[in-house]
Amino acid sequence: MRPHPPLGLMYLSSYLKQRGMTVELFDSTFALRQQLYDLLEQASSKILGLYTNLMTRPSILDIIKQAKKNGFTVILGGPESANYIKEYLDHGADYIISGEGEHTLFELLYALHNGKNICNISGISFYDKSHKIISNPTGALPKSLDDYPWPDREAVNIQQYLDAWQSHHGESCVSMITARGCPFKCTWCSHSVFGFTHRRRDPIDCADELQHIVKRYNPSHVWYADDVFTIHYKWLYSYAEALRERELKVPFETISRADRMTNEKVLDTLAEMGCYRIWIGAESGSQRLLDHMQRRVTIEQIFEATKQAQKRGIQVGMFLMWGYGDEQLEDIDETVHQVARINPDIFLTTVAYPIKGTRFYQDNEQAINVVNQWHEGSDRDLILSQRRSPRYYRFANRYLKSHVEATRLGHQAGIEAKRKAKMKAKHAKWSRALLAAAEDEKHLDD
Ligand code: B12
Ligand code: SF4
Repeated sequence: MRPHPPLGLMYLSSYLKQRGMTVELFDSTFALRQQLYDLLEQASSKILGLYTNLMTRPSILDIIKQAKKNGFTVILGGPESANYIKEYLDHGADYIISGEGEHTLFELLYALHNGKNICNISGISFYDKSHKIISNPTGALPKSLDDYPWPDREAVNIQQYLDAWQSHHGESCVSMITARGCPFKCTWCSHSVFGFTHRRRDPIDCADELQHIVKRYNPSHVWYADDVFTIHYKWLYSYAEALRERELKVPFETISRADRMTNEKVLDTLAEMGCYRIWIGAESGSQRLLDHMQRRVTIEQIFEATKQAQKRGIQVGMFLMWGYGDEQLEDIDETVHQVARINPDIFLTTVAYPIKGTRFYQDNEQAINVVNQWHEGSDRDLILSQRRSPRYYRFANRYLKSHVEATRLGHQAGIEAKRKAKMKAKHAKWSRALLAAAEDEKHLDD
């Protein structure tokens, strides 16, 4: 229950509207599938665009079926469909748009509406009349993002989001982005939309958008849904300056990389701007694995960034990944000990899975086992043969949690804290023993 509206669709909506097209945006976050199906029966326009990502496949396939029954032309976009062009076309999609959507979608809709030739539109894939897949490479991206209008928040019921936040967390949040694309090459990260490009918006325009958000929705905080918020120091300082001029200080949460946060001025700027929590993709405490992932970050940078942020009252959240590459028990030990030493305020773990199109997928293609049929699952069902059992990763989580808690309690004064620390340390030891005992359990044996 930390929902955010779909920024990609909202950007498309405002872009098309700016060019005189009529757009209806169906936001499925709080809606029932049947509401969409009812709409499909009543709608006068017969073109349906759908956002796809790693989690949406079975839903998208059902919706395509229903839309086709109602005579719709279906266009797919977003990070997932670009990776499975043939599969989605074979399941009834008419067109797939790869990459940034604004211009390509407009061109396609314009051509369809005016009976023009679509064959040369960059970034689209479709079956031609001879049942051959035509897949045009994506065109050059516009250099500047500043010609795009702000996302069409008016097309979505933002109040529902604010209410959901308020009732679950006693606070409310609105998201925005200040940049698109990330030039880093972490092997497991999907770059199917923006490639390895990186474009930033004008800081003045971003400050204007934030000011508008505050005036219109008055959220208690904002989330910058950028990939790496502090990637460009000069930009950050200009943005901070633009906020200062407007006397805007809205508490915010965002994501970055440790190596882009070791500069004291960056941390001072974040604190001054109102950052109360920053998430770092730490991924592992094993430098060997970090290097294998091409993270280009050192454990010491993660330590330094965390301490510098916490010193300024900024909470640090940490994402961690089990099961990457040939992870061994010693790598898990290393992660457990490093997380305890670094002591982030929150940490979340996941088990690595190869997303199609990534370097991680390519390097492991021979070792991938598919546990669900394509139409029933997602890339999360692509299991590497070296992946260990779910039990193994549950023990790893318990070991991590207990050891970190034991270390935290160990630093506290008082007999009670010491007693609890001892108990947690015992838990950690048992979990470590169970983990070691489960080492030979492979996922597919489970
Ligand atoms: C914000 C975010 C989230 C938020 C989503 C909030 C929300 N509702 O927006 C949260 C934290 C919930 C989240 C969760 C997850 N996310 Co996420 N997330 C992002 C992030 C950082 C930004 C998304 C965004 O707003 N982008 C900006 C807009 C402008 O870009 P866009 O959405 O891609 O839209 C453009 C194009 O795709 C295209 N387009 C989009 N829709 C359509 C539709 C049509 C018809 C057309 C023609 C074009 C088109 O045009 C748009 C404008 O140019 C992206 C990375 C990224 N930078 O994009 C990852 C990303 C989308 N997430 C990803 C993943 C893996 C996940 C999770 C599965 C993680 C997990 N293991 O749980 C979950 C899935 C949750 C779910 N149920 O869907 C992957 C998806 C990979 C893939 N191949 O599908 C990405 C790409 C990260 C990555 N680099 O690996 N995520
Ligand atoms: S994980 Fe983050 S830093 Fe690495 S490539 Fe993806 S977005 Fe960039």
